[in-house]
Amino acid sequence: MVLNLLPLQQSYDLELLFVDDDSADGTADRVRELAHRYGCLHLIRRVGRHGLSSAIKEGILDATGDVVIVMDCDGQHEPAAVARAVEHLLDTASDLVIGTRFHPQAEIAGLSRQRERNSTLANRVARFSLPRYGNLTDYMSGFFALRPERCLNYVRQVDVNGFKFLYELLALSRGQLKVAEVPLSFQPRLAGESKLDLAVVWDLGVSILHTLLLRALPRRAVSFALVGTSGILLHVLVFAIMRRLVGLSFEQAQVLAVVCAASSNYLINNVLTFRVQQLRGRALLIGLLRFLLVTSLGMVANVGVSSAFYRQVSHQPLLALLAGIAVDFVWKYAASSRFVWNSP
Ligand SMILES: Nc1nc2c(ncn2[C@@H]2O[C@H](COP(=O)(O)OP(=O)(O)OP(=O)(O)O)[C@@H](O)[C@H]2O)c(=O)[nH]1
Ligand SMILES: [Mg+2]
Repeated sequence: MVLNLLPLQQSYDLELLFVDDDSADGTADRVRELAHRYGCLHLIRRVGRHGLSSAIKEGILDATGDVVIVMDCDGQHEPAAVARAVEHLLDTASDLVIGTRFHPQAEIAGLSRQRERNSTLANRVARFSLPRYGNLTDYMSGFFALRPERCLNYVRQVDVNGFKFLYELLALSRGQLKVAEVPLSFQPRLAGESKLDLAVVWDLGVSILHTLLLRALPRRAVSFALVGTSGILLHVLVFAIMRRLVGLSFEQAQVLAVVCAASSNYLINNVLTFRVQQLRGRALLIGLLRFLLVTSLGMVANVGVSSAFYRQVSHQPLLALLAGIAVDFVWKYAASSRFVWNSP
């Protein structure tokens, strides 16, 4: 970690917050050491909590300045962009200034060709889902400057299970923020490993779908529903294989298909929907048993509600089935959040 704060300290009353999730690479020790030299340095050390969105949220909420800058710690955001973003924020009286990697004057040495193509596609979909911010070029940037007095209300609402904080902030603010951009010179990472994986891509897809559904459901419920859809496909597949290829009876094939689909839903939700609360080792097994219990109660509720609906409300079988599925979904989502992943 190389720090040269002098140029910035000459112009601004600086406060630097590092949000470290108890990482094993000695970050906390290094920050503590540097804090003796620079009084403006502060360490937020979190034990048992992690996740990029919650780290950013906590950092912004704890910052005391009139302007807050969020930037990555892997060296990909050049320090010179800090002054550029702050000046632009003040000059244009904006609420939020994004450091963009996709401006004609930006440099993207830190992105491979493939990553650039993927990000361009993701940006297009994001733009489609946020028409009120249709003039922006980078919805997924990890570098931005904001005015807390204008943004704090939205920052508080950001779902900490996500990774792409900026997209969530834009979506939550529904066009209420004055947003500008400055070009970034995006560098290759200096050290450490990338956190970008399938779960991050999934998270972005869920965020965009959530926004397209007018954010009527909780973001996590959208992810839970998508995983549930994959479970239905697996259910049908396992049932067909067991009946046709293995020759099991209807009941045997059905029981096996239900258990396979529920277990698959559980495992996928554990790494995607409840990534932050992810269960491991023995807790993973106990969680599976709890999830199967929650699922079986959901099935009982499903049959009970759809039958009662069919008898007492409407003789439309489709409506009755949907009523059962809706109750089953709400129960499964709420109960497993609470009793399996301990996350209300
Ligand atoms: N405190 C904290 N920081 C995180 C967490 N996940 C990621 N970060 C930081 O967030 C920044 C962005 O993460 P990266 O993995 O570099 O993601 P990226 O820049 O989109 O992907 P690359 O281009 O592959 O580097 C880095 O500075 C990470 O250290 C987390 O769980 N907790
Ligand atoms: Mg990075």
